[in-house]
Amino acid sequence: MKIYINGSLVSQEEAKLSVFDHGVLYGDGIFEGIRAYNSRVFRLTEHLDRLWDSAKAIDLTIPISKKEMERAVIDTVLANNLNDAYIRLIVTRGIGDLGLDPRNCIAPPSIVIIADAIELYPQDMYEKGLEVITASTRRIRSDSLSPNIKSLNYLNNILAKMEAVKAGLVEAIMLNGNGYVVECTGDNIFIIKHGILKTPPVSAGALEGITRNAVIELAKNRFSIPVREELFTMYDVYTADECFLTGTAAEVIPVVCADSRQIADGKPGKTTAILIEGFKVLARSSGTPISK
Ligand code: PXG
Repeated sequence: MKIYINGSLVSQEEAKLSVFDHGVLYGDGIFEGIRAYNSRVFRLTEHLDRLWDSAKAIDLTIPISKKEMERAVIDTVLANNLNDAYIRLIVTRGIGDLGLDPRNCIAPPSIVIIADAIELYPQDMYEKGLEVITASTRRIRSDSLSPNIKSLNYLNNILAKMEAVKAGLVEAIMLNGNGYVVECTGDNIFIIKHGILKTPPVSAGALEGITRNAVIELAKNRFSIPVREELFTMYDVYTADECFLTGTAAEVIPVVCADSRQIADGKPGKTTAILIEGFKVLARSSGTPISK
């Protein structure tokens, strides 16, 4: 595997960060998880825009331009001979000393790009649907650390993920400080009730998922499904007609059980199936071409 690190493509063994990098010492950095399908990078511009917004929010200057970053992502996928890939883009504060102060990071921010074969979720999860629980770990408050910053400090989500894993599941629903449903540990959440597709507003404390936005667009423009970004509680999940999650890794995946309550008839919903298919077609037929 070839890994991009600070302008060079090197072997996995050579791709190393300093233990004094503030990304390692403090989680001071940002990242993106991106997919490539059929030799095209899905919504690369949107991912880079989100990365640049994360950087702006933590007052970090990415030392290359968006165009150069786009080239670096494509070159990394090319160097690994991948048509379909999971791409992890990381920008850290850089090498500093043992203090918190980012001004002591003399070296420029480190940029790492990993392009690997994608590990797909088992097909039966899409056919049978997922069971989820509500995590007791609440999503971090927006006024403490904005959930819109895709930062290298993912402990909040990891603690909730551990609750899911302990229950033998792959995802857990996270509530915000006010008890409203926000999202899952690495996926956004949608419910359908009486033909209306609902997802929590980003202001509730959710990451503005690229997949979430693509599904909202598809629902509105392609399938004429009314969409509302509004707050809801676990009651609304339990009593929904359909429920699904969206994320770069999972794409669109049905949820059929939450906290032991079967959702509707306990089978993936019809509208969910339409959106799964619609997203598949979109992801496999659009994107930035991976070419020299
Ligand atoms: N919410 C959170 C908290 C996330 O981290 C999403 C929603 C979905 O966003 P996108 O843009 O992917 O539609 C994410 C996604 C993984 C993985 O390997 C995914 C994420 C972070 C870390 C790992 O599944 N982010």
